[in-house]
Amino acid sequence: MKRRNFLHKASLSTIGVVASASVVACKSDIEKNNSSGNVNSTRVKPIVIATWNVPNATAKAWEVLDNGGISLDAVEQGCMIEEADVKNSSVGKGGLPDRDGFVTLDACIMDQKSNCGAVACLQDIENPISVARKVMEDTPHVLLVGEGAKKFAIEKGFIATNLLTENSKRAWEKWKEESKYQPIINSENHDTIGMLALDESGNLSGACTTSGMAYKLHGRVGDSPIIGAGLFVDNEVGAACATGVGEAVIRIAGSSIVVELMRNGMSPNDACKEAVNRIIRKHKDLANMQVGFIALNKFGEAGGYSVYSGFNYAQYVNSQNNMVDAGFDRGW
Ligand code: SD4
Repeated sequence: MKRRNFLHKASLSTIGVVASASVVACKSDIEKNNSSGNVNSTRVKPIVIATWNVPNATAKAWEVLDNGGISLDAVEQGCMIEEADVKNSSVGKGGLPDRDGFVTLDACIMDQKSNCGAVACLQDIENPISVARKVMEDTPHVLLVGEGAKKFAIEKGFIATNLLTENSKRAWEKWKEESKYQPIINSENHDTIGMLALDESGNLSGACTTSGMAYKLHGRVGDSPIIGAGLFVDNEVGAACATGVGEAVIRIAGSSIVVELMRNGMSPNDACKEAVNRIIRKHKDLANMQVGFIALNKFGEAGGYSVYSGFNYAQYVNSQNNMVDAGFDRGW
């Protein structure tokens, strides 16, 4: 309770200067955005976007939004679809293990009040995104890791289960023949899901969940559970999330930068492009350094951009589920 009040006060005081500008813009956009033509309505056209080819996840999130649900429930339930999909070797059950054969999961979630929760290096729990939400809602903390995160999950009623599928085990055993850590995001590791949603009340939330880079060192944590890196939401402005080589995203505080660029007037697309350009400028060796950002602003406008070609995102809006090819800086 105390924590929520603190967050509320903090957000009001630190964003006060930009708040009035964005509220004006938001109001006109809500009017523009409303297909009913009722300019006095404060209903916003809901939208959900998610990294990579995850139409089942956006469909689930859309179902929540379309039934008048809140964006926080939409992103959690959308992400859970991928966590449960054993064919997705980058998320939840079926995720590829680290170099020692352990599936370790990273996830975070953030709502319109800047409440956030995360877990990192969590083992044996199928829905890390829901554990992250419990961290957000039931503790005074933001991030729990490793054994502590698992203990917390079990205390909260999550069931421990083996996440290493036969397929992932076989892939790991094959990888061990050479034991070379060489992630290539467009052909492996590429279905980390970052999801952003705007509900009909105009509130933004985001979530991100992954098993991280395949065959990483045991204990390695990427950008995906780091608020400001793999995900950031500022309900006054917009939201962003990232996929790709997490170390590169963390180095530029990627998702918070995208939101900050939108605050300063950039479109979601341009903001993602500028963040990608920062990564390009800061890395001499860009070999296999794929990073992609997607962003959604308060007006329901979406965009995405990546270092290399091949990055796309799922977008559900106007009752239509589409794939969008993101812009990119270079081909492979
Ligand atoms: C990580 N960013 O652990 C994640 C990996 C990823 O699609 O996005 N894969 O660094």
